[in-house]
Amino acid sequence: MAKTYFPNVDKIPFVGTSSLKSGLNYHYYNADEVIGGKKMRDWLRFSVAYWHTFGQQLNDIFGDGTAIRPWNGLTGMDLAKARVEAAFEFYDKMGVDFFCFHDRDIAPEGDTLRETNKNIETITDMFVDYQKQTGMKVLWNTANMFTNPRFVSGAASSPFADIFAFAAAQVKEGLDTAKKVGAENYVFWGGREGYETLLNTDMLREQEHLAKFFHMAADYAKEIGYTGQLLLEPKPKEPMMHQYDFDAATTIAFMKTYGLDGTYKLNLEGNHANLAGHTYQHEIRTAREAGLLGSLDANQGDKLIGWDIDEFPSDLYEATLAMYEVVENGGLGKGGLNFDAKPRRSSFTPEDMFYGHIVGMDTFAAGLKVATRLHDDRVFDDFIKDRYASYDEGIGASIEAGKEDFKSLNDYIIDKPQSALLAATKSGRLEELKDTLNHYIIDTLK
Ligand code: XLS
Ligand code: NI
Ligand code: NI
Repeated sequence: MAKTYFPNVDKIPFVGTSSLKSGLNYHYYNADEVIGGKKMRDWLRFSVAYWHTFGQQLNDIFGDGTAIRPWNGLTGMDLAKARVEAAFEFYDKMGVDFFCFHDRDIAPEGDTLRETNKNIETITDMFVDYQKQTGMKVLWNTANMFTNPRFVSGAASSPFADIFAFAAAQVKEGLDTAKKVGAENYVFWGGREGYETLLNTDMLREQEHLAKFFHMAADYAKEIGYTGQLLLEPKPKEPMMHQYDFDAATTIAFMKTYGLDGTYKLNLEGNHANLAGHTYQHEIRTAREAGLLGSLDANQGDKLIGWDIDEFPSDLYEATLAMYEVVENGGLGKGGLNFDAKPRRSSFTPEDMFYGHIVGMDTFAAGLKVATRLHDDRVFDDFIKDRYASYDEGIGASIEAGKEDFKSLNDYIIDKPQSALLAATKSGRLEELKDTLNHYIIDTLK
């Protein structure tokens, strides 16, 4: 690398827990350490989000950007190229293996899609060169179909057919890009696929268009021999009042309704889970049980704020339970943990870009360690198995085997006294389980 963009930061080393103070080092993430039969890097597959890390100026609706970045002052393709150089220096110093990007993060738009695509291809040529030199991989790429005013009323769900056509051509280029850079997944986040009011919206027609669009994308991927996993990323609101891919359950129902569950899986984000009124673990469990867990956007929200703040994850409890689902799933396959996260507006130096990823990576690495022990010791598994034991024999087994009906169950239960029914229930032991969970967290990380 000819020029240094981050002269104040060296390669981030693993130092273990000998010192309590944070710093430009990892306390828990030790890439090649084997946990539960796999290297940490292979469980976690950490990815840097291009848009937040190299695109964010940390502006909010009341104020301009505060971010001090080594590429500030550059514009157009000069800016785009400088960001690529800086990005690969950043990946190398962090020791991450993956990155993710939107088409519009990496290169500016021209007046026509043809001009825009040319810009993209110049930059992805650079990506491919750097990838050859460094071994960096793309976890996923995606299309930004929400920033430009043409997408004011959505992309594939836009009421306007030319916008649908534009979106199709944009994703066509996106899939070509995915193939070119070897992206392991291709993501569709809803963007503005939703509505503001039903007073002017044909909801059924919009959803049918959306489904048609996803089928066309899958067909095109097949046609060009792109073998990455296609993913849908649910989010309940923002930017639209109502987003069609509301949460995991809604998106799974949509996928099954329109026959997309064979070709698509889910990319789930912590902050989006909270906005939908769920925990991150709930969303991951829902996808896992449907066999549709694809990848994770690792970030966190704030209890006190009702929108997507994309904060770097630092909540050990939440990360532990998220990783518990990943461990129970046997890993994420082609998926990984993408930091769809940015430093706060008051953390504006280039070093804060590193600290943000460090806290995120250490949090999930710590979560992985705790989750592996919870899994190995069958802490929840055994409790849950026992809780449902009445379905393993007798009437319960007969219900599960489909041998009972309302009449037979009526005959079985009709004369049982209240005391016998109460004796058939057991405490859920929530407090005891939470106490145990705390002990596992404290003991594993000490
Ligand atoms: C926005 C989404 C977005 C997707 C990629 O809330 O999380 O960042 O991950 O388009
Ligand atoms: Ni996301
Ligand atoms: Ni988000």
